[in-house]
Amino acid sequence: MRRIAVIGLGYVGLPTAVVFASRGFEVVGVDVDVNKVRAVNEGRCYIREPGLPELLKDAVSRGLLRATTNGVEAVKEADAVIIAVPTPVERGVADLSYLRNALKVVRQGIHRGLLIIIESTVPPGTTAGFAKPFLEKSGLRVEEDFCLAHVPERIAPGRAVEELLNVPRVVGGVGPRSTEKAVELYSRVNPNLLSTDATTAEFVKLAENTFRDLNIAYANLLALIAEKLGIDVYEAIRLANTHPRVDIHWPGAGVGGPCLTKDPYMLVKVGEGVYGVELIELARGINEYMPQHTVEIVGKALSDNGIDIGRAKIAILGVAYKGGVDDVRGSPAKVIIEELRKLGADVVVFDPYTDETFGAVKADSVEHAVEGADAMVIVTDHPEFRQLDLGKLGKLMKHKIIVDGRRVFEPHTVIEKGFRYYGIGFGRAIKI
Ligand code: SAJ
Repeated sequence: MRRIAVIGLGYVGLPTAVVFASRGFEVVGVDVDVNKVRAVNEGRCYIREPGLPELLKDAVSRGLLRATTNGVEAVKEADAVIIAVPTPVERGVADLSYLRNALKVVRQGIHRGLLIIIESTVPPGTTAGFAKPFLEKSGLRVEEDFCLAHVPERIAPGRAVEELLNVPRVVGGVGPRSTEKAVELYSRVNPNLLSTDATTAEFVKLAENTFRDLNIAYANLLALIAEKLGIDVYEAIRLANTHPRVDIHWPGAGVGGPCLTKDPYMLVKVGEGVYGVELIELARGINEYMPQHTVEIVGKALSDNGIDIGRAKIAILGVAYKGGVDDVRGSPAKVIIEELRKLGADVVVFDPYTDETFGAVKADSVEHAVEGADAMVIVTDHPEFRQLDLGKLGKLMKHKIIVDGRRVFEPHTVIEKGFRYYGIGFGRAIKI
């Protein structure tokens, strides 16, 4: 295998295409978006990923990577095709229309010996029960004429290159030959491969992300109980995690991103009718409530201090769904900003990674954001926020109130600087 076509040049497909090209494969990226295609061909990286721009530029200049909107031609010339298109979930049901379109392109260019990989997250049974018969309509037979496997992506935005090369990958073919061929391909970029069948691989992907969502939901529930009891949940979780078999995640202003907000619903759907499957929905519900709860804490912080929310200026720090990335998909910041604005607050946002504001006013510096503000609300744990000079920022604010949605600051250090500290799961007496 020497030539690869990667269909879908987003957060998963672009790093995947670049990493394969950096290992000497001739890669053609395929996307319907002409801007992405142009950017790649000009050697420009349009997503913020450490190490990716350099690798991309190098691959393009060595002639190992190019992009096109003509997927059929790319598939015809390829030995392997990797599909990395979105599979959004709408009202609990996976929308497979992008995958269907990609498979249509593949079917038009299919030929003997082609290896087809689906990396997109899909409901268990999709590769064997939908993709296989769909592709066999070409007249070619899977395992005999072509191979088909599901290799779930495991890229966390912000660590794409490192994770592609080092995080173990699950490889599930629709038959032994497909698994073997897929292992052969991925072994050129990652030595840690684990073989299984396609449906198990699909299930594993949902199991991983749902585990994380459940764990965070439990942490968020503990935070709500701790607030009621007057306990600091972060201290409690830190202590609980000293138990050798306990690993509770961290509560916060919400759980965003493209995966944890949707993958659990795919598991609920395929598990319909199974006793207890509501557990997953309930956990999702807790996580979806946290942005609203953050707004409630902001409301309490303001009213405790005699400030009318309808006249308040609120500085939001962080719009991205998690620290260190420019990705705003499913970000809790959206709900928080929209709700605060509905309540009449004047909302200014600062995020050094993204220009998105979700309707609020954008500040180009943290100083600008907090100037004259009644409260500062931390929504994203960007590493830069931990270094902020609160002494200096406090002087610019109208009221020195912090609502920390990510425990970016240690409460006592903030209180020492004359602030009133409020936070998710911080039930301690907080006024000084
Ligand atoms: N979060 C918390 N508390 C925590 C950890 C995270 O509230 O203790 C929040 C974050 O702030 C963020 C959200 O959860 O809003 C999701 O962030 P994340 O870092 O947990 O996950 P993603 O969505 O960036 O990446 C996940 C990863 N899956 C797992 O860790 C099991 C990644 O490996 C997957 O490739 C990715 O989903 C995916 O594409 O499915």
